[in-house]
Amino acid sequence: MLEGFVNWPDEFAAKYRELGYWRGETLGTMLRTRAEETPDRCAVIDGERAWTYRELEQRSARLAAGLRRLGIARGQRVLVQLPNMAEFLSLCFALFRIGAIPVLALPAHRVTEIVHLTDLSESVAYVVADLHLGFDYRTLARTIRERCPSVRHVLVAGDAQEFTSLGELEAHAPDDQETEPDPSDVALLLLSGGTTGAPKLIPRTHDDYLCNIRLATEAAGFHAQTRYLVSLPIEHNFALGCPGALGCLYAGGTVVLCRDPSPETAFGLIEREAITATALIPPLVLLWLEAVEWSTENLSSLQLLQAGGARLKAETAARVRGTLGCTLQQVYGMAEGLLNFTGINESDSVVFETQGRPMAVHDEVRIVDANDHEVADGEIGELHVRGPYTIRGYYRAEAHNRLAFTSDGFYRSGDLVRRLPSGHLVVEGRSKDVINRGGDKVPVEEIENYLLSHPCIRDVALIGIPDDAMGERTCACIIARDVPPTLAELNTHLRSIGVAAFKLLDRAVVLESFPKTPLGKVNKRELAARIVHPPRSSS
Ligand code: OOB
Repeated sequence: MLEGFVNWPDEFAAKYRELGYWRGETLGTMLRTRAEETPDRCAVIDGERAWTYRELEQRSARLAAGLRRLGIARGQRVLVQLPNMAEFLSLCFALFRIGAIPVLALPAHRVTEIVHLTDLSESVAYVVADLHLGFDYRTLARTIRERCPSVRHVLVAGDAQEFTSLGELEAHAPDDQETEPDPSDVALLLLSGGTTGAPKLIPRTHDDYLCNIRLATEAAGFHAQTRYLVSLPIEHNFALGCPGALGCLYAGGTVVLCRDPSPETAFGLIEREAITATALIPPLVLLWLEAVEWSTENLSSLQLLQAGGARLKAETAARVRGTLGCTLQQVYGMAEGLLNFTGINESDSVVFETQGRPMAVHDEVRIVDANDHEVADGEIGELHVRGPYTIRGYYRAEAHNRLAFTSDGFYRSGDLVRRLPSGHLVVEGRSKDVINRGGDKVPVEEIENYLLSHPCIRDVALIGIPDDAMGERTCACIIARDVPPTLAELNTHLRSIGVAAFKLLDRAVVLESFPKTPLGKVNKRELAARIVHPPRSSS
């Protein structure tokens, strides 16, 4: 078993198998089965390239042989940072075949995040595209190779320059040395959006992630005619497995890859590829609703729009059917596991005003007060969860796991929710220190630490400010040493450290002091109230 992975206790594993949640299949065998059943059906479309199920399977078999020749073996980790492109799928299935473990970073991540994830996972290879949205990932790869001793290979989709190209690796004939992983092995490591401090890695096994995919596929009603547009980054759990690209393949449908989620790019693909379903975060739902007004594309094939990652406003939800002509499904999920969906045929009030119900009968959800006591239905409390596809611990994070999980194995989500008598959940807020910037999660402590390293800053508190489009935006409240830094200077500082662009500051305000709690901690609630409604000056 992978060192640093917290397994489910035996009695739970036995129960999940007995109840049919875990079926002893791997993600690799899932694709193989589809390729045997419907070899000529189209599996993936990326621009002008279209691969059948047979082709996707064969490409991943050849790539697996190439990776094996490089010495990449079962249980080793490989950091994958690719944009939405077909190679992401052939590579992941190649790794699943070998039993090597993809660590899924976002294309937006930069040197600080990649170094952290590579070191934490001791990845032996780093996989990037050559160029994407004007950024040259080979430059980043050079830094990573210098700074991360575990990285032995840099693999590039496209022009590899001094590195190895994925195309070259794929030239190998498939070998027979199958080293199939066990279904209970860790299949992939997802990135956590929801924790305080440095980003954590979330180990998902073949058994549990296939359960996740299968149940999500049922909840979203995917089938062999589904044509799913991957609008969000494919490394994100939502676009990957809820049901996402993998769910679409599980159902025998066609995955269409979209390089960026702007209406300019996505609408053309929806028309050209007769897309039936996609998933978006709330700010993109708003953008798409507005863009429909002036777009000329025919979007009538679209049947289902999933929205999740952050709270969707009821007014926005109510506009989806009239404007985009499709059904809305709210998805409240987390890379740690639990998924909640509103039903395809549920009433408008449920779909507009709730974030859905847990998808598995055996998802154990507790809503608790500050003393971990369950609250009555209708009252707000923190959601704790345990179940057949919810992790029991972050990867290599023993100390943090003691805080993030209860002694009986429930994940403390940090989300403040309310349960309606119907069982539907409404997300009301958050108790953990993360700013949800329209679905992108900004880890507060991490950014505060970077800001504290700026020479002009004596103290800093990062807070979320309510925003109509994004839900929240970031605001750094600063106590300056001498000359207060400007917003542009602070963002230049963050950029020079090398963080993802979505973590840059939206606003900075300079203060003389911070309001404190009785325990002497910064009172962020009070601080946010003061920024949103500044007290009138008495003069
Ligand atoms: C998804 O996953 P993560 O891991 O990036 O973030 C999880 C957190 C949740 O704990 C919650 O705070 C927030 O994002 N969240 C929502 C939400 N969906 C997620 N808050 C309000 N309303 C929603 N619908 O974001 C994710 C994973 C799978 C599917 C969908 C989203």
